[in-house]
Amino acid sequence: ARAQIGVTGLAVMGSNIARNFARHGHTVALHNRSIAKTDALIDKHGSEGDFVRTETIEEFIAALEKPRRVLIMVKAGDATDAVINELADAMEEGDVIIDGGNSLYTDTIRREKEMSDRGLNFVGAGISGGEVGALEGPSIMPGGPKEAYESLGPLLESISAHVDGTPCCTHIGPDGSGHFVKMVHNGIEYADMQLIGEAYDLLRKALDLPVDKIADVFRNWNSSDLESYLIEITAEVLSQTDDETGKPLVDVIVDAAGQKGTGRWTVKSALDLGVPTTGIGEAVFSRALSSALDQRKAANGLESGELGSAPTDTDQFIDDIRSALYASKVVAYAQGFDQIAAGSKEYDWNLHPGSMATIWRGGCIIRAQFLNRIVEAYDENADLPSLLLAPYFRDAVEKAVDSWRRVVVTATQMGIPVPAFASSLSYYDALRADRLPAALTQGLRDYFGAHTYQRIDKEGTFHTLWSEGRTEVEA
Ligand code: NBP
Repeated sequence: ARAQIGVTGLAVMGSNIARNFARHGHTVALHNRSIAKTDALIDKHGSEGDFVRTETIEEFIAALEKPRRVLIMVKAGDATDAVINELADAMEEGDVIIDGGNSLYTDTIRREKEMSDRGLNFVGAGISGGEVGALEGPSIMPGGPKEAYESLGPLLESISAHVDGTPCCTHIGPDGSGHFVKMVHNGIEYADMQLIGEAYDLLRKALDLPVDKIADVFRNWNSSDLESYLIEITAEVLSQTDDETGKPLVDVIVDAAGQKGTGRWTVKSALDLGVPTTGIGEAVFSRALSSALDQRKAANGLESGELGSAPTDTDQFIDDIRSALYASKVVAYAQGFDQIAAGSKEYDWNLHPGSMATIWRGGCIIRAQFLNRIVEAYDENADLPSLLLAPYFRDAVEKAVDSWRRVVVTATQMGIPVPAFASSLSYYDALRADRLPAALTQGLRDYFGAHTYQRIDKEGTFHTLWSEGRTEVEA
């Protein structure tokens, strides 16, 4: 037995991670349900490092040094359960099973419990960065027993991305916390992409800029505080011309956004936790609306009403859009971090938001300059009530707010949908408001359902006898 790590599930993600381990000098035992993928990997990339080819689970387990460490990279759901159980039957106390797939965090909580009952260490590791990240250095979010991380951590950290010498991998917390954090990361990715889409739509429809000019705008933004992987690749995608038609590729792609489900999970979890993760919610719903092609076709002729005119100062409006994008992005991240805090409280995970921001700086899809500012914000105050209240972000958003309002007003007057820009601005206005109409909601709830209310001027719980003289009684 000489392999430091085993990887089972050698589709695109698994084989790239196995190669990444091997390239870092680790001996990697390879296993896949069907041997074809194992052989393909060895044929093509066997020379990149030290691989051990195995066919059966028994051979695979026997190839590993103790405590054995196996990374599972198979399809999330039932396949993952099947593989975990097969491995657990062949493994011994103290061995470590790592699920690197996109598992739902509640499944990870359950699996961790089942495995720890059998004396095994189970680590649910969120891995972000797609197939290129898997090969060249992903962001890794491992959750599970701290003891397991002691021997596993250095291995995972060696293959993760690094920013300023710091690995984009750290022990997140117990059981499902790694997959939970990965889920919120994906949700933020949805929000980021929706905001970029709205900015693009405004540049196109409000300012009538040609697509190649819009690509230049994004390229410029990538040297501002918006610098990030997603802004960078937006310029790339917008610069692509379709060979067949000579049109910009973006004009021949069907405008129906797909989703694999992690955004939806984030919103479901936000609803359960009672956290207003509106930016991610708007993004998930916008994808759903875009995909309702029949309904959109049927509604295509609906009257717009009288529309406002386009902004006259193009450069000013481009800058306004940039500011609106930045401020809305701060809101989306603030909400995402609130959800992480709520999850941490609900499941007793004791998560450190600053470490999430640290490991998202490289490797993953939402990597951005911006995350350095988030790290600093939580370094300064680990108990920030909201990211919006960190001095740096507060200042940036307060400076952006005039632009933000102009963008939402102009978009609304011109009939251009900006659900995430508008909803983020409303969130900001609600958060900073003196009073909210929730007082009226409480009054209504008390009227029809005797749900009671609290008063601003004295302690206690009250109810108005609405149909009996409308006198107030203490409930
Ligand atoms: P897939 O999600 O397409 O899964 C294919 C692998 O699962 C193959 O190795 C297949 O074996 C194996 N498998 C299946 Br399907 N059912 C099995 C079963 N019952 N028992 C044993 N093995 C089974 O691969 P992927 O796209 O490489 O993703 C792997 C994981 O990483 C997933 O959980 C995914 O969500 C996650 N992830 C993907 C990305 C990405 O960018 N693609 C990013 C981050 C995370 P076979 O060869 O014998 O059919």
